[in-house]
Amino acid sequence: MSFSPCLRRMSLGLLGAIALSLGLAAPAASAEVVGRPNETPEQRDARMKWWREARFGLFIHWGVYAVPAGTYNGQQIGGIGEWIMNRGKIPVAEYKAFARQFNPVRYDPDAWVRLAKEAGMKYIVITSKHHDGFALFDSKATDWDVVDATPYGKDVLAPLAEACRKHGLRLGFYYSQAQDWNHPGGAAAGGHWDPAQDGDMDAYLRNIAVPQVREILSNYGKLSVLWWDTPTDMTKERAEMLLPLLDLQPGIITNNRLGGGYAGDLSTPEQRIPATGTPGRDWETCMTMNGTWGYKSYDHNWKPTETLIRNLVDIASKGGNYLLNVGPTALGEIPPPSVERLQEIGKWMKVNGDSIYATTASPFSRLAWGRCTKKVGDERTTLYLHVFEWPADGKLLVPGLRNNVRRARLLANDERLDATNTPEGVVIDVPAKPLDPIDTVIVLRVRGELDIEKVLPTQADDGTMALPAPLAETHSEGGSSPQVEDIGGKASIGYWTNDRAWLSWQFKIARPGTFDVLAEIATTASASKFEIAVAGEKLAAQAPNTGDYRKFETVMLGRVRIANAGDCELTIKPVRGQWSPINLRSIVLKPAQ
Ligand code: FHN
Repeated sequence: MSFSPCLRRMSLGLLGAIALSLGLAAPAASAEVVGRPNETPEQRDARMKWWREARFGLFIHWGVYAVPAGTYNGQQIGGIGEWIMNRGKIPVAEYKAFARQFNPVRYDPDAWVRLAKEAGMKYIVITSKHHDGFALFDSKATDWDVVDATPYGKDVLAPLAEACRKHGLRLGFYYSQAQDWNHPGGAAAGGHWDPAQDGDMDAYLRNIAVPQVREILSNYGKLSVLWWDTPTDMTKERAEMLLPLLDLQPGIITNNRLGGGYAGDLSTPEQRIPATGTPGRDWETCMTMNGTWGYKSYDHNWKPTETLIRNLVDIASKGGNYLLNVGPTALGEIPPPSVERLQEIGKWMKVNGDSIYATTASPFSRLAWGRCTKKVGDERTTLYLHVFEWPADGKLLVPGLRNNVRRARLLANDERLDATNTPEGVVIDVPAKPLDPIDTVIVLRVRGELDIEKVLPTQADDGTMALPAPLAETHSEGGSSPQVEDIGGKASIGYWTNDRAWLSWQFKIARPGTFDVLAEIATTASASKFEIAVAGEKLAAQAPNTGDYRKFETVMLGRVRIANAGDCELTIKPVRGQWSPINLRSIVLKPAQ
């Protein structure tokens, strides 16, 4: 598969930057109200049950922005497609004129729902109204909606709701409550550029947001999710104008983006997968397949299916859900590259869905060869071992697993595999080749309680400490996170566009000393700067330009002294403002001669 890291990296980085600069999607602070008021933990668990089992959903960003599709007045407007009105400072009247070309005659809601279902998705969340204020339903509160403002003239949510019911998928609506660039008073959050936007936010909430939220919660039958977005300027009082409406749908699940101190049911990391999930809190990573949520005709920066499948697995292994986005065109078509990817994911899910649905987070901290999901029963625990890197010697080590195990099996074809307990953990004899190079799943059933000893990677016999990409924890202080992906045939860290994102490795040093720090790097940047910290020492380093994002070179970054034996952490952090994306395959600490 062809790879254009530079482009993909830039657009993801931009996304992060936009979200950050707007202060969007702030994580829930601990003082916030979680869940619904007056609900017992048991009632909450019952309400969340389907969602926790679903693990995988489809996000749909669809609206008038699909008409300009990223281009305004002959110019390609930077940033994400659905923000074109804001980024291009398009006057309200001019933007509204695009609606006359929004005529989705090829819209086939049944086909959309079938596509999601065949991909293995269990729910759909669609933008009932995004920041441009345009409603995909027939709203009595405004005529800025699909029925009154477009030649299509029909509500598009009703047939989608019907198709979801028919095919057994849950439906959710996204609603931009605080940010509305078309209705007076709604543009406070996103900035003004047209006097037509002037007005009072409370009046906007009273006259537009409240009646519209009542409409979407009343007119489409059972609704499973209300996905608020961009809570800027949402005080407690403002949030409480909307909150009581949720009683219209008693079982509904909401996210953490209402604002006003209401954390809802789940946190919503955007375009990133948290390093360890968010233990004790339900969470859902929403992510684009290319670099935009709303359709942009020239964004061809598609993530490979391998990345999308491994993201889903990674997220499930951390106890979260994956809400994967498509941005249909103004004609009502889901772009073919999205369709292809969903179909490919569906093929994998048909075989391996058991290892995703209703699973909980991995009991292991990090696995060099992949990820683990689990199902805990009364007497047994089923471990699903997701092998991304197939062991060349035919032995898969499940590190630190102390339960007695004799057998495992391949999920795809039920082939039995021998397993042996060793001092390092359970070793499974696997076939020479993986059944699926993206992720072959091995099922291991364990009796009684799980008994796992945390095993940190240690030095090789010659004292070398290898820290490969898959063992890295990724962190982000805002914006996107780097990801492990196959680059040039080996697992490497990619998508590292964000200078607020960093990596760490935990390991054990038995033989301390002085080490050369070597890194396997690929980049086309000439002076990407970062800092390595280990055992109290810091190393300022710079990546060399290797000429290609797939061409890795081993570079010596400097020397560090690790004085004491014991557990260690090594971090690598970009120097802010002096960072350009690099791909990283490994860090190696080599005893200095
Ligand atoms: O500004 C929006 C963006 O357009 C998109 O809808 C994403 C999806 O999570 N939410 C906002 C940014 O956080």
